[in-house]
Amino acid sequence: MAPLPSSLLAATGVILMALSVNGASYSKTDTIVGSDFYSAFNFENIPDPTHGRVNYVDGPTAQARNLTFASHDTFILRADHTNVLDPNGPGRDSVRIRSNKVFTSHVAVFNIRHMPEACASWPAVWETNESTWPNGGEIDILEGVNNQPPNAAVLHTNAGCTISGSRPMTGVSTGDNCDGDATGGAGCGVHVADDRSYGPAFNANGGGWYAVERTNEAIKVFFWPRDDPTVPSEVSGATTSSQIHTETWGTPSAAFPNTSCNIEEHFDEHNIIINLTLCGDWAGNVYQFSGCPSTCVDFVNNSPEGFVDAFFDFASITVFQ
Ligand SMILES: *[C@@H]1O[C@H](CO)[C@@H](O)[C@H](O)[C@H]1NC(C)=O
Ligand SMILES: *[C@@H]1O[C@H](CO)[C@@H](O)[C@H](O)[C@H]1NC(C)=O
Ligand SMILES: *[C@@H]1O[C@H](CO)[C@@H](O)[C@H](O)[C@H]1NC(C)=O
Ligand SMILES: CC(=O)N[C@H]1CO[C@H](CO)[C@@H](O)[C@@H]1O
Repeated sequence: MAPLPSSLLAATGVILMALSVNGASYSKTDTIVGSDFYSAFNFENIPDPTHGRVNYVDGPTAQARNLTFASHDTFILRADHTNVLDPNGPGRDSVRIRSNKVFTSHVAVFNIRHMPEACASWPAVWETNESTWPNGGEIDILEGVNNQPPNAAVLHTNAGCTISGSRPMTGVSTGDNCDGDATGGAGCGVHVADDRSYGPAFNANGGGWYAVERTNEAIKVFFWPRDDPTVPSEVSGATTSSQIHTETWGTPSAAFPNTSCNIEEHFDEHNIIINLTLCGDWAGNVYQFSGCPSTCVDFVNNSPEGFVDAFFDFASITVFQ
C-alpha cells in the first residue's frame, strides 16, 4: 500500500482525536445470563446496613429455598413469600448479591423483565465500593420503595461534589449536591420522566432496559421501557453486541456531568450490587404515606402473600469497558 499523504494522515488524526474526546465506544467484557449470575456475584449474608426487616441468606440457602433460580435465559432473585415470621426472630428472608469484579469507566446494561413489587419493598440495583463508602461514592441506577414510581437515579458522595452547568437529560433533578452528609443522606437525584421506570407499571409493561455509563467526564443513566421503539439495537441485543457507542443513544434519563465534581476523585472502583430489603431507613419511614396496609413491620411479619411478586427477573447484565 502506498504511504498515505501527510494531509490525509493529519485529517485521520483529527478524527481519532474527536472519537477519543467523546470516549463513547466500548467493548464487551462481561455477559451474565442465567446461571452466570452464580459465578459473577457473591451472596452477602450480612446484617442489613439500612436496618430493614430482612434476613439476607447465603448462596446455598437461597438456592435451596428457591429465593434465587436460574434457567438458560433467566435469573430470579426474590424475598420469601411463604412464611409467617416470628416477631422476635430475624426478618423475612431475602437476597443481596455483589459482583466479584470491580469497575471504573464502564457501561453496564441491565435487561430486566420484572422488579420486586410489594408494599414494604426497597429494591436496588446500584454500584459502590463497600470498603470505602461513602468516600468512594455510590451510583443508584434503579431504586425506590413501596411500589412508588418513578425511579430515582442518584449519586451519593462525600463533600465537594455538586452538579452544575448544562446537563441535557429527560429526567427532573431533585437536588444538585451529591454530598450525603449535607443533604440528610439524599444525595443528588434525578426522577426518570416515565412512571414505567419503576414498580407495578414497569412490570405491567414487561420491564425494560437500564444502562449506566461512567467516565471521568460524566455519569449517565439511561432507561427504555420494554416497548420503546427508540431503544438502540446494540442495547436490546446487548448479549450479542461486541461493541456499543453511547453517543448514538440519545438523551439520557439522568446526567451528572463533572463540571463541579471531580468524578475520578469521588468515585472508586465499584462493585455492582443488587439488594432487596424490606422496611428499614427508607421504605419503613415513608410506609404510612404509600397507601399500604397496617404497619410496615406487621405487614412483613404476617402477610407472606404480599410478597409473591417481590422478585427481580433479569434477562441479562452486560458490561462494556
Ligand atoms: C422456583 O422458582 C422458579 C422461578 O420463579 C419457578 O419457575 C419454579 O417453579 C420454582 N421451583 C420450585 C420448586 O418452587
Ligand atoms: C474498593 O476500592 C479499593 C481502592 O480503590 C480497591 O482496592 C478495592 O478493590 C475496591 N473494591 C472492594 C470490594 O474493596
Ligand atoms: C472533567 O473531566 C475532564 C476529562 O477527564 C477533566 O479534564 C476535567 O478536569 C474534569 N473536571 C473536573 C471539574 O473534575
Ligand atoms: C438493605 C440494603 O442493603 N440497602 C442498600 C440497598 O441499596 C441502596 C442503594 O441505593 C443502599 O443505599 C442501601 O444501603
